Amino acid sequence: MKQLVALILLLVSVNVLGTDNLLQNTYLRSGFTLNGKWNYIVDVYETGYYNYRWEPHDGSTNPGAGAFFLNEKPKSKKDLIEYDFDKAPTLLVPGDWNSQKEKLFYYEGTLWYKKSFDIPEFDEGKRYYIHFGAVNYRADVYVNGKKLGMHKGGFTPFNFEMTGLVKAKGNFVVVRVDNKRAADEVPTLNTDWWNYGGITRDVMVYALSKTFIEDYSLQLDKENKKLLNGYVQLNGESKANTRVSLNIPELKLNKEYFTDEMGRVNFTVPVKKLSLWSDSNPKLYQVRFSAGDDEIQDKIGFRQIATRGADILLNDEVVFLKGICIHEENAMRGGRAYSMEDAKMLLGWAKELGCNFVRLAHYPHNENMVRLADEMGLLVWSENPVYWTIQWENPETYKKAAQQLSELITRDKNRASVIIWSMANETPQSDARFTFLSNLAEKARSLDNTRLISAALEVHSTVPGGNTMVIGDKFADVVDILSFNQYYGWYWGDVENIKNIRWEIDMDKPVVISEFGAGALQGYHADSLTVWSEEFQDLLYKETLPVLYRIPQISGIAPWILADFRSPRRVLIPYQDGWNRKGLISETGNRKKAFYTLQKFYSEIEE
Ligand code: GCB
Repeated sequence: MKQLVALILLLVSVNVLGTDNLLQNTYLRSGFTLNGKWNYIVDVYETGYYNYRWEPHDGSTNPGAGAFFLNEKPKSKKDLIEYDFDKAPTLLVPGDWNSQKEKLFYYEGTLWYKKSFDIPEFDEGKRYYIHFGAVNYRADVYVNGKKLGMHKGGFTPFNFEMTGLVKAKGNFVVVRVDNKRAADEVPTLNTDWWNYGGITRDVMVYALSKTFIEDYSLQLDKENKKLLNGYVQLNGESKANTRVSLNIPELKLNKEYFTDEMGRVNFTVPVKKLSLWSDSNPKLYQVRFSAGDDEIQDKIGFRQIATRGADILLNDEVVFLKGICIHEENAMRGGRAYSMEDAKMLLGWAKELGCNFVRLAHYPHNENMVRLADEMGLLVWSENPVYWTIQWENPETYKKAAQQLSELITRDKNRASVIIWSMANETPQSDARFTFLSNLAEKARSLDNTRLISAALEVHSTVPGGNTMVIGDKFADVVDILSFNQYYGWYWGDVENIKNIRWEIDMDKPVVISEFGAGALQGYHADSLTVWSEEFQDLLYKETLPVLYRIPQISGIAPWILADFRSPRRVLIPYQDGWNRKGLISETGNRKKAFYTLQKFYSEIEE
């Protein structure tokens, strides 16, 4: 018994179980930021984590030789401590390390971050949380020398409670970040994008009431436009039988509910006439939830999304997805995109193209992107980083994929812009992969049955070199939207033969092309059959777009890709030089010819 108690105490104290429940809508909560300069130590040999016998430091023995999380200082002139964060250089948070320091450009490994902080208006009666928008890939988080927990997954948020550990002044947070790629992780060893490491999104501290609103959802009913469905989940000592109110001033709606024993209440609210959110009317309502001392506000759009046969219906009306794929990168500044300014640039370019749809590839993008998409009326495809050759048979790998998917859905379930959860990209077929992806789809549907499920599948020709293309993937039966990537005219097939291609698709489901494209070095001009020229890329777009548009079930197109992006796979000098050149915009912000071709195509189908 004693041992059991000790084990439970240990689990609680170091939170080896992982992270705390995710806080909903931290984005609009008031808190204070830990963004800014953080000291860092590059730790290639993991000296800060393991002792010389390769056992993790527990912080008690010979700490001076390692255990960076203790952030120790010599107490006397005899004290030997072989690291000092305060003498170490700094990196900006948020931000990847690769684009900030030349010598970290190719670095994949462990790096320790440290930031000291005080808590303004410290209040013993509050509960304190530290929240990370994302850290790529593994984060071990310590506050004032104690481990809060560990999180894996480079593109989703997580938080830890640190009540009792923090005080008004002189706190420090240490984060060990490890972005080494590994075969059993998600994504895995091989991708076609830069593995930017670091604390890549905002870090915030929140002071919350003893009992607070941990999570909520509010969405338009799938069938009835006069009903909103939702729930509120409280966290804290008095979460049970507590009054929760919901207020939407513009609708003059004020409702009160009481939570159950678990601190939860589910509700259905009748509403009169709603102005529905759509790509042409991105209407958001101010929504306020309160419970006890806690209050949280959000801006939520209400819309329905469904399919009927081969159509996608937005609020019962057929919508065609004029899309573009986007990586989360600000090539002009260099590095991962994270800010609202970055989002404005990327989504502004998409709007300029005439898009009403963006495929946020190949992992969950930062919250600014979906928040801004909500405001701009852009429909969003949101993707789990299950890419290429994941370890389909490994149950631990499945857990990692499922965890990231559920963090994504938890974060974005109230965003009207998000209409599609994508399970994976270009994954090789096998029974194990089918089970893996089907389980993921089931999980997504159980967390959110209001959105559509898809995955970027592959196509192949019926005979080698033939003109008839088929999908032939049984995961096509599982998805709501049939999507595939195809590179006819680039990776295979002759660009001049594109006009003869036929896609044989016998399913009565909407087809959304999730990728096609060709590489072009902006400013390189040649005849249109010369690869890497803007003219070649342009020709491929001119040939491909009308052929895709003739697929009877076509409901959307998202070419690859908005802007050139960094990829270590792309080594050809002078055309690539570390960049995937399939962008319609170069890393210097210049539009290529094909940009205008796609823009014209979208404006013509609009008419
Ligand atoms: C694909 C992948 C994408 C690559 C792209 C390419 O099919 O989904 O991640 O970057 O092709 O450029 O080859």
